[in-house]
Amino acid sequence: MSAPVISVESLTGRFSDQLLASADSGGCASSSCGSSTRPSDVDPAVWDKIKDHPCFSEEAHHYFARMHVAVAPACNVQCNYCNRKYDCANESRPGVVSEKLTPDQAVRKVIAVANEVPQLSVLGIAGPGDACYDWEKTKATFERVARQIPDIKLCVSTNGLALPDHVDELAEMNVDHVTITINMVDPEVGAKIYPWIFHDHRRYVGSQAARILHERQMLGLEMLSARGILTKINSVMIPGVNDQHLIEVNKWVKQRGAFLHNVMPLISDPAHGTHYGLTGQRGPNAMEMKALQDRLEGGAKLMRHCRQCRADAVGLLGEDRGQEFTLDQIPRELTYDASKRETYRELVADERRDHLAARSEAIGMVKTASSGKSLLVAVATKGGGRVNEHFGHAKEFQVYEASPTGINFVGHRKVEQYCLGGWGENATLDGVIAALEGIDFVLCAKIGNCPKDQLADAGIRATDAYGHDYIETAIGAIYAAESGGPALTATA
Ligand code: CLF
Ligand code: SF4
Repeated sequence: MSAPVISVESLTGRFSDQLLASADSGGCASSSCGSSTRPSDVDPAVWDKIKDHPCFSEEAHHYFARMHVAVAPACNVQCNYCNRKYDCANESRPGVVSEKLTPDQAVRKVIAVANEVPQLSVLGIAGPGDACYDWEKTKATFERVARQIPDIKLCVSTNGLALPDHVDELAEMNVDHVTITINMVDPEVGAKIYPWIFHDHRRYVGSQAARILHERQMLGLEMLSARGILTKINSVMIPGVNDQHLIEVNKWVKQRGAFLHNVMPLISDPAHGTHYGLTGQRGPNAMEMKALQDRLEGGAKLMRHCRQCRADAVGLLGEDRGQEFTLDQIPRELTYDASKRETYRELVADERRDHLAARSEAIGMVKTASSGKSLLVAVATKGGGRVNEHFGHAKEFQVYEASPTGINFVGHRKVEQYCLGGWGENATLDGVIAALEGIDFVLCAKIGNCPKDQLADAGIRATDAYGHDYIETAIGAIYAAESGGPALTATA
């Protein structure tokens, strides 16, 4: 196929070097042009729904972005990890106030973002508040957006209490993706998480409240599954409260057709003013999270790439461009222009096919290396599935595990940016190294000798030798070298 004349660099300003090169060459980047990127174990109808959804497909999150609009602030539940003065901790990082919008303001903002962010594929409503309880605003926003931008996916997140009342309307509006936050299936556990709920014009407390919430959550999940709507279950891992119990939650939601289970760490800080924050309830550390996720393997399929986004997040997961699109910066009159998003989709389709082929090759090589080793590799990336971020510019590292089972994404580690204005701060580097506990290798596009040596002192090897390679290709090469075999050649 011929490549569009427009450059991806001008479209995205991000992971574009390789895409741009393929566009400029006028040829297809893929050796398997025309083939599908659908994994063989995914049903075609399901693939159609998830292939551009950054949360429902780990592979898609390298290429596609979501945005949230905070239009539904009322809530019918109190969670001990939430202070509604801030964001909804179901789906967002507490501690940062969101811009609350009317449905009309939200539509303006979605058009502004869709015109400028070519990766945008999903609009979500994810707090603060509950999208199903504050239903009229959710519905008005979705209906107006669907009329103006019919190719954007609509996604909703809820605590589940009011969900059964709106499943039919969600289906009528073609909402294909719903997230329910389910932290317990035992009301006694629930009573430690939810001090009260408001249901059927009444306030309930204690285990009675948790029982009603649990029953409504299960009913809502079953109703969604029966209608073919894909569900993701978010669970907040609260050490000493529900951490072991989440194994039971995973079984229940799997039996009721949940598509994904996303276990997220409790974020608890006294400054957020939440009950847990003020009473010293701690969240889990990265290794505790991983240990629980590993125990859940084999149950409902796990999502491991969640970034606990803000309720007004804009951009690829892990980046937040929300501040570029505050209402005061958006013109009153706007016309939707699909051109950037259409061009991006054409280019990215080729890139994804090429990436898939490279990924399969690397995974095959790791599987046959027969060393029995397991390596944890932290990758600095700006997106596109490539090792393309400088060590000092990274605000997070994506973590992969290479083992005889292949190469699997296992999570991410947030860090403070080490290098600002061309200088690295030693104190910041100490924090980065602490955040990389347990990591064997760091892969990045560039790293200086000073941080490299300090990482080595902490037992972490870092290299920029695979800069701009696909992540799996780079990991495969390292794994092969560690196993004493030949390394894959770089493809960038
Ligand atoms: Fe938003 Fe949630 Fe839809 Fe995604 S986020 S409403 S499903 S479009 Fe995604 Fe963000 Fe995690 Fe949520 S990374 S917090 S899982
Ligand atoms: Fe807060 Fe969301 Fe819980 Fe409501 S459902 S209390 S907004 S975390």
